[in-house]
Amino acid sequence: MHSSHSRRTPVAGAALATAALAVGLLAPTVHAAPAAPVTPTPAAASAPDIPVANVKAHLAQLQQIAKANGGNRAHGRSGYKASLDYVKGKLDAAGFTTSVQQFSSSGATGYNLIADWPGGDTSRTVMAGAHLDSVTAGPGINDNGSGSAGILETALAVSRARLKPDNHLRFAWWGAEELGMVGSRNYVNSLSTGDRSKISGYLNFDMIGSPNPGYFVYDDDPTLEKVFKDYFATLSIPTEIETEGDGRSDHAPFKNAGIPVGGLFSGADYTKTAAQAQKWGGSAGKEFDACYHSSCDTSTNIDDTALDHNSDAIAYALWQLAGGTSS
Ligand code: DTR
Ligand code: CA
Ligand code: ZN
Ligand code: ZN
Repeated sequence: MHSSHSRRTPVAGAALATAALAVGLLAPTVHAAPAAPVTPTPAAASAPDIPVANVKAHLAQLQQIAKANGGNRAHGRSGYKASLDYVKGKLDAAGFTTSVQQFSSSGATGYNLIADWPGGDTSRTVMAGAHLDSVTAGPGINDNGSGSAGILETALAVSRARLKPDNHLRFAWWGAEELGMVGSRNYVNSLSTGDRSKISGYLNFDMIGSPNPGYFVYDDDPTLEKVFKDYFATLSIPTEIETEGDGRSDHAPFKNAGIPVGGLFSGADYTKTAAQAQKWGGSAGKEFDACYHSSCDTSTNIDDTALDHNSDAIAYALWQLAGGTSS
């Protein structure tokens, strides 16, 4: 059927078109809504570099705190609570939800600091922890200011990146580890069975800046071990499995509760072998940390390269395990 091509008045034209539509001659030209601009699904966020200068600045603060509080940051002493207040202040300012858990041990009050990054599925909570207390002999900058500062700066990097994790992120600073993992055990024991099952993994960082460093990875859980080994492979740094520490730090209560654990360790009072010095540098025949549990565990008792690599490894692992995106 030909349609008249005469000059149609609009009305007539419209009538014609309507009639034609009615008999199904003109397929309705559906004007599709303009396609929404394609927003590329953001790739899973990749971890930022952790500035080692920032980590060292936290260590300088902890050193200063020890100096101002009788020379240590031990459980039950003023230097411990001052350390906790420092870390808490940074986290509160960065948007974390913090809580302080009290417990008593050896006749003194102890404190754990828990910091949750808002967002993510809390039934799949990824935890990173470090003990914040020192021995009474000294300021405990490597043991364990290093782990405490490494996870603090990583937490601050999460905030700077405004990470929107798929899985919930929780950070913890433990009290009274040196008395036998008292704070971390108190925390795990305070969890209901349900809450325990929501922790998909706990990563422990106790001594990550030893002056004669080794690169040890906890081998308790294959997945958590692999995340760290993958990172060090990108640096072409060989790692060894951490064997001396079973049960000797804050991952033990989590492991005993059936929670997958992992972590990093740069060595304590064992001696670095010639083979280890060959692959990692440093001094064979010397302890990884000759100031372990001594008054000389000060700000100078740190290898900056190990502290840097391990802090970056913490960030890599958390970004991998958290999933999600960052703005
Ligand atoms: N017990 C820890 C230091 C320590 C010694 N060996 C390991 C192995 C893994 C982690 C920690 C440690 C302390 O003195 O705090
Ligand atoms: Ca770095
Ligand atoms: Zn110690
Ligand atoms: Zn320690």
